[in-house]
Amino acid sequence: MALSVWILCSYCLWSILIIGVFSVLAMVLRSLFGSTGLENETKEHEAHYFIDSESKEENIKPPSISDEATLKLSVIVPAFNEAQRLPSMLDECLQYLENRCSKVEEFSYEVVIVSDGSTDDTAEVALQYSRKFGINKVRLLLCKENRGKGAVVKDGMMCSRGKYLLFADADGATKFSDIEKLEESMKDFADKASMVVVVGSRAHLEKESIAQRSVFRTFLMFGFHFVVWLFAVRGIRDTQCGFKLFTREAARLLFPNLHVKRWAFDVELLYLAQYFQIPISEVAVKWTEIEGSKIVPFWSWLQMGQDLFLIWFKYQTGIWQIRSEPQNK
Ligand SMILES: Nc1nc2c(ncn2[C@@H]2O[C@H](COP(=O)(O)OP(=O)(O)OP(=O)(O)O)[C@@H](O)[C@H]2O)c(=O)[nH]1
Ligand SMILES: [Mg+2]
Repeated sequence: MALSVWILCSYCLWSILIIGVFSVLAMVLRSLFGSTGLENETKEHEAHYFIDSESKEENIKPPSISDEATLKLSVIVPAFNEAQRLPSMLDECLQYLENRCSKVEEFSYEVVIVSDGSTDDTAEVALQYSRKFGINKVRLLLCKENRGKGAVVKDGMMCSRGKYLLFADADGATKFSDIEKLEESMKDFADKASMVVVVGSRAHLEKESIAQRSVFRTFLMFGFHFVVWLFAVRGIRDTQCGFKLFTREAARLLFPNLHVKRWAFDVELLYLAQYFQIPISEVAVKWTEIEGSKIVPFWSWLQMGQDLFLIWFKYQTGIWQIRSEPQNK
C-alpha cells in the first residue's frame, strides 16, 4: 500500500515537473520565435476607430501616416487608466496649442488620445475634451483590450495627420511648452534631412533623481542603462523620456517597423533610427515626478530587460525584418 502511494506521488511530481519544464520552454520559444509578423501588426492597427464624441460610436475612419500631412503638429497621448492625471496634462497642452494657433496663422494641431482597456473614465475624459475643442482637434482612439504603451503610440502615429508628430505622456511630467526646444533642435537638421528624431531628455536631472530615489531603484536604473547600451542603443543618455518628436517622414519609416509593445519600445525606435542613420538629437526638458506611475518596480524592469534582449536577438537573427521603404500609398 505504502509503496503504491509512493509510486503515485512520485509519478505526479514527475508529471508536474515535466509539464512545468515544457511550459517554460514553450514560453521561451514563443517569445523568441513566436508570431511577430509586421502584417499582423498592421491588421491589429486597422481594427481601431476614432470615437465620435457626440454619438460615441466608432464611426470615424482613421487617416493614414502614408497620406500627406494636413496639419502642422500631431500630439499622441497614450493613456491607460489616466482619468486622474489626464485633465491637467490636457489643460496645459491645449492651452499652449490654442495660444499658438491664435498667434501663428499657419499653425494647426490635433491631439490623439489612445486608450486601450482602461477600466476608469479615461475615455469619457478624452471625449469631454473632444466635445469642447471639436473632433478635428481632439480625438480619441479606443481599443478594448490593453496593448501596452508601445503598441498604442504606434496606433496613434499610424493615423496622425501632422507634419511633425510628438508623443507625450498623459501624466504631464514634461512642461509642454518645451516642445519649442525640440522644434528648435529639429530646425538645425531641417536643411540637411527630411527625417529627424528629437528626444526629450532627463539626463541632466540624473544626479537629482539619484539623491531622491532608493538605492534599489538607482541600481535598477544603472542596470537598465547598461543593458540598453549592451543590446541596442549607444550614445543616447535618456532613451525613456515620454516626449519625443518626429518628422512625418521619419515616423513613416520607423513606426511600421516597430514590434515592441511595452516599455522598451522607445529603445527599439532609437535602434531603428540609428540603423537608418536618421539624425537623433537629445534635448534637455523640464521634468516633474508625478504620482501614479504605471511602472511596477522590478517586474516592469524585468520585462524591459527581456524586450531589450529580444530586440538584439530578433534583429541579429533576422526574425524581425526591417522594411527600408517608407510607407507610401
Ligand atoms: N494606452 C496605454 N498607455 C499606457 C500603457 N502603459 C503606459 N501608458 C501610458 O504611458 C505614459 C507613461 O506612463 P507612466 O506610468 O507615467 O510611466 P513613465 O513616465 O514611463 O515612468 P515614471 O517615470 O515612473 O512616471 C502614460 O501616459 C501612461 O498612461 C498602456 O498599456 N496603454
Ligand atoms: Mg510618467
